Amino acid sequence: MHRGAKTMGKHVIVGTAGHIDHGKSALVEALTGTHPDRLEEEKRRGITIDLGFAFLDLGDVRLGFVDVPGHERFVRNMLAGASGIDLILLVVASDESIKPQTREHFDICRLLGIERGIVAITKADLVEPDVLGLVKLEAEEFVRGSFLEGAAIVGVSAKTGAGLEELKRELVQAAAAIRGKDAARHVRLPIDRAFAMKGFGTVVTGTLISGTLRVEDEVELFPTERRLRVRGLHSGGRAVSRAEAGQRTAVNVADVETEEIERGMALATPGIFQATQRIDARVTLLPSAPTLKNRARVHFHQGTAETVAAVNLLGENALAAGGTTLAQLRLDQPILALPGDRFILRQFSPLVTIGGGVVLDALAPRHKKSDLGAARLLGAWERGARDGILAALAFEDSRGLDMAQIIARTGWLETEVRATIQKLAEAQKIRVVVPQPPMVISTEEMDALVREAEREIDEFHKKNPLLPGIAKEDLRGRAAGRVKPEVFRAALDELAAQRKIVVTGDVVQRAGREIALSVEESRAKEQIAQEFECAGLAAPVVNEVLGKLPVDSRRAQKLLQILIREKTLVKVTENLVFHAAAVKHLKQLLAAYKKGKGERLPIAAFKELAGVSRKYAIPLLEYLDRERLTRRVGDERVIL
Ligand SMILES: Nc1nc2c(ncn2[C@@H]2O[C@H](COP(=O)(O)OP(=O)(O)OP(=O)(O)O)[C@@H](O)[C@H]2O)c(=O)[nH]1
Ligand SMILES: [Mg+2]
Repeated sequence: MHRGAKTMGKHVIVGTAGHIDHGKSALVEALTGTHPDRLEEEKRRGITIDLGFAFLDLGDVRLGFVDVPGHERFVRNMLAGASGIDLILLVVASDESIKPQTREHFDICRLLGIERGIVAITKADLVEPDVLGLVKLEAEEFVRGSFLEGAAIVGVSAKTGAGLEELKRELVQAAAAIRGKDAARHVRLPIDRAFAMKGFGTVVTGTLISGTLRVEDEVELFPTERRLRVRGLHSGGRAVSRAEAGQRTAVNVADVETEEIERGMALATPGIFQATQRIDARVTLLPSAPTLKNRARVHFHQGTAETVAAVNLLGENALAAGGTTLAQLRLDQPILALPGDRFILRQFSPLVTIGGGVVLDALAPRHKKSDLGAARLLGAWERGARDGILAALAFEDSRGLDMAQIIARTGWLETEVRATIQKLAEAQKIRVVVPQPPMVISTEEMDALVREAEREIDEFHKKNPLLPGIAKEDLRGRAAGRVKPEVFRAALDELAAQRKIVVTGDVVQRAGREIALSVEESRAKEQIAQEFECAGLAAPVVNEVLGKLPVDSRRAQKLLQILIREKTLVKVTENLVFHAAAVKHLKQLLAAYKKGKGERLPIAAFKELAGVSRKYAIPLLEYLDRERLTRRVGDERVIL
């Protein structure tokens, strides 16, 4: 490792929250030395409009600040910033106390599942100490029953610097308790900004919420699913060779114009995820929200993305204030989402936050009413245990699941998928139909498939007693049309291993089953063979031979087919059949003729040689042509 590349111990993203003008940006500046407002308009109007960023190293913790606007018109910008936050710095001005966006921002943080934070009572220099004490009490009351209950409440002044040291101490302490984002998982970076930088090209920024990015890595841009190359990385204001989950990260991407990227898109590990427009989720409404009707359209915010969603309540006609339910969300625009992602719902008019939820199935199927597989799966997603989820996925998908499908659906690492498969296979909940790369199917599905195949094989034997067995493709069409070919193959292997079937080439038959001919049938078969053998090349008329048999004509036909399949008889045309011995004899005659008289064979000579009439001579010669024993040249044959 080269000098200066010393990695920071821990990266924690701190997001501000609170009402307009309560001193969020001023506090970030007082803490970090960087004023987060960057836009000309922000400076002119003295308010924050869009997200701002700053950094502070405290001991071995690097805090990345995301400063959000308090104005109610810019809540959507606040939402884009709030998604990657580990720690909330809830700002309440001591001269105003709790105001509407204090509530809305705090609701959002709760719905996003943020687990830790600190309350800063700002502008302490503007009020008497007893007022400050009163506002602290109000803040304490305000967060009671939430994740911030018991959190530090610190009075500060950006102007005098009072309380800043205490606030820093509290930040370090809170940061120590943060679980930290996982650098070993798949890469995900929800983009909050894209801009052009002279000499570099396109740069995107965001909080790397998962995984590790390195220079020269390939990434996939969602939802466009385009592959891009990482040309350079910046974090905390300096060039780095790699960035880890939890860091504010600027990515210089090659192969793309700045205009082609916007906030809401995301970078991810290439080739494993799919953008989605249909999500199953648990949705929760705020106590302050109006009733949500089934199929209502709302604003949907997830990561830095924003789109419109129709909320299909599963099993309910309406969701009352404070209530929770399972729902399927249909998104107007595709996004990259994964199970466990949080989202926020806002009403159209008036534009207020009404609720939010957690993604259960990001690639949800359409639900039919009383869909057992879907209900199982949703239950498993909610419980969150990997083995339960994979078992339910396998049950829901009756075609067979492969590694790529499982990862796209779950976001798990390959090692996690393998471990889960092993656990479930040992518990006999799933069957591994291909070991490498793994493909699985639920045991229920495999058992049903095996039973179905057995039934079809038996049925076939019953309907076709004189045929040896069913062709594989026919069986697949009847019993296993829905499953992947690998699964069908595994089902046959399983039946064969249990010695229930025998597979010979393309034919599947019940084990121990011979073509069972009755004594009468065996005799009739023998009789056919004999008649043709005796006749030699002067073959008898097929229907006459069959007509003389003591079995019905359908059976007689089958017996003829068996003899042909056994190659006892040779079919020259539909109505002209010879015994194999006769054909063999004919070949010998041809060879002898060629030796004695040369290769040219006029039709008349052939008739004489074979001792057959013209009626037989032509089809026989055509047969010999097909068999490449002779070749037609004008009116003659050449013996090959
Ligand atoms: N006296 C005093 N004034 C403060 C303090 N903190 C902020 N201010 C002033 O309050 C006003 C608003 O501060 P900002 O930091 O812009 O407030 P904000 O919460 O970021 O506002 P928005 O981003 O627009 O929501 C500015 O004029 C600041 O100078 C403080 O501690 N003491
Ligand atoms: Mg501000």
